[in-house]
Amino acid sequence: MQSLKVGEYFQPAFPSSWLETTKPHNFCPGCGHGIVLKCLGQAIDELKIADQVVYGCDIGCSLLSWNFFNADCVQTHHGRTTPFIAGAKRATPEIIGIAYMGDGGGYAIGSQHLVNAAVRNEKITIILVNNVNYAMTGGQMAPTTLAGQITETSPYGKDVESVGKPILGPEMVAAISQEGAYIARGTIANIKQLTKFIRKGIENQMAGRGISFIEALSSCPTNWRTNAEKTWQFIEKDMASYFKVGEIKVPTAKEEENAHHT
Ligand SMILES: Cc1ncc(C[n+]2csc(CCOP(=O)(O)OP(=O)(O)O)c2C)c(N)n1
Ligand code: SF4
Repeated sequence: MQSLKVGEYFQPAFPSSWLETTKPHNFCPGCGHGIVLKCLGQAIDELKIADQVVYGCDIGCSLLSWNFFNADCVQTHHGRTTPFIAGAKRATPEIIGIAYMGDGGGYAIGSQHLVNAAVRNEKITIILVNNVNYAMTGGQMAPTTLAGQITETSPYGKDVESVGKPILGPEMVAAISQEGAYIARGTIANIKQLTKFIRKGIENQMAGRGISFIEALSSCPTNWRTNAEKTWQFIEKDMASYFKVGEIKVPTAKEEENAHHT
């Protein structure tokens, strides 16, 4: 089989120097993962920290990013990325540990890891992509699935009376986290703001203050079975009216003062 060189694959609409470091990705067209990862890459570049980053992705579509960054990378199963990155950070405090996962992995099977990391105030940055379904396995109901939403496993619409309301992850982490935590919810509909939240989360880790947790509202048009217009409508109206976008917990001036810089 003939293999494609990067320069042959792309029709460069961008500077040729990018060809040395850019590669095709495997996400579906319209997927939000690529946008969130772009924001993360932007924040890493702005902070000039690529050499220090240890990046962990999870099972689910997030794993397709395992070879995205010029950084040390690891992939684990269902939320285990959080304890892996926390362990790496404890063993080697000079790294900048970033754990990246989906809502199924982070809030369902792997939720205990998120809870424990928050309670222990692990000095890592967690980015959780909320696309309101288990995407990689074909669009099953997730803890974040909205009330009445039709998925493969809720064909009549999610019944919150029997399976509970959609989980408000950042609010939960804020409630159980310690001093110095930075917690926010961004959206792929506002990439400047999302990049800022991710950057502030990484800076919080660099200042040694506490855990940083950023949820990103994201798209999955393949499983939602939506066209471009309906996809954005769903993110900006349905999702954003339940999952409030903004900063949820920021370190106080005193906590900032007390922080030990790594
Ligand atoms: C222990 C375990 N149970 C189930 C699976 C099957 N599985 C793989 S990906 C996935 C869904 C992941 O969904 P999410 O975390 O929301 O990420 P997304 O694909 O939506 O980005 C599941 C259930 C698995 N790999 N391991
Ligand atoms: S299935 Fe959904 S989340 Fe996964 S790559 Fe496709 S659009 Fe993205």
